[in-house]
Amino acid sequence: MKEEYSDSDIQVLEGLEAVRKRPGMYIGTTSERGLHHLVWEIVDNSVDEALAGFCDDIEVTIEKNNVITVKDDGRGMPTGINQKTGLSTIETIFTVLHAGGKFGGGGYKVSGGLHGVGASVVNALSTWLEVKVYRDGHVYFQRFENGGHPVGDLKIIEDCSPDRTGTSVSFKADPTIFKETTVYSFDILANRLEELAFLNKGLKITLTDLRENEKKKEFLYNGGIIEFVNKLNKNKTVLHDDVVYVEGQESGISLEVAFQYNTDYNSQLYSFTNNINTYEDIFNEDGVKR
Ligand code: 0R9
Repeated sequence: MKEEYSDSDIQVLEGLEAVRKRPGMYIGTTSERGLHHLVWEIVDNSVDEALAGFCDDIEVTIEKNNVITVKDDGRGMPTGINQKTGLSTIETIFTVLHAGGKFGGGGYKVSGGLHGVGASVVNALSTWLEVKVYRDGHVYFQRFENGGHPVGDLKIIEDCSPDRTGTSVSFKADPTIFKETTVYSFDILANRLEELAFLNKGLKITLTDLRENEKKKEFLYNGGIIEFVNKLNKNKTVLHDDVVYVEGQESGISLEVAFQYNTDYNSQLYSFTNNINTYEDIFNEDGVKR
């Protein structure tokens, strides 16, 4: 373990302290909504790995004491040293504010969230956080405590099959920050995770609750937004059997549209950009903003 703080250590801690001083600036609120925001920040990183084409399974677990674990089967975060910070890439991502965009994710992050700042913000607002990376036949591990302070360097704790790759992040939200509640809602998590599964066809997302009344939900929609429309129209009278579906790409932008008419007087219109619901930017069929 390190005994002295270098200049870069101090800059790191100042960054994390800034997040703890004004959490609202980073996650909007420290209410129940902000608490759940922590989960989305970590899940977004796994979804990015899925969007990059390397991950098709994300597991979210609410452990007994409201610890959250998010696990993906992607490539595993890179375990080397970051040239700019001199720290491992993993420690950089979890302790340097803005590191995601600057050091790791340029041109990579496309799902919603804090654009690469998420991992360090979650760490800063947690009592403890642990990251495990399965890569190159090893399991790498690092733990942080008291708002993001590393407890030792990134280290190999065991070997695994070279075929096994992925990242797992567990964290306990800090009750001195989240004064209203640190108890997660299964339904809030399930609703958003199902939405993410609809929006990312073929991506399996599992939610497991290990608190009292254990429960588990699995979301996998190979039909993507077509299955979303099927669900929206489930109890309606549809005017045609098949959902109309169009997909295309231009200038690096992918677009998917799905719709099916029903007999209702009012229409339901949803739009998403980079997995975020853009409900304030919806236009009517005639092009008028709602
Ligand atoms: C459980 C939550 N998952 C993650 O936080 C997560 C981040 C992540 C990732 C990469 C792969 N899987 C991930 N899961 C990755 C790997 C590689 C390149 N880019 C991304 C690679 O192998 O070359 N990373 C997201 C940011 C970073 N890794 C980086 F900045 F550290 F590189």
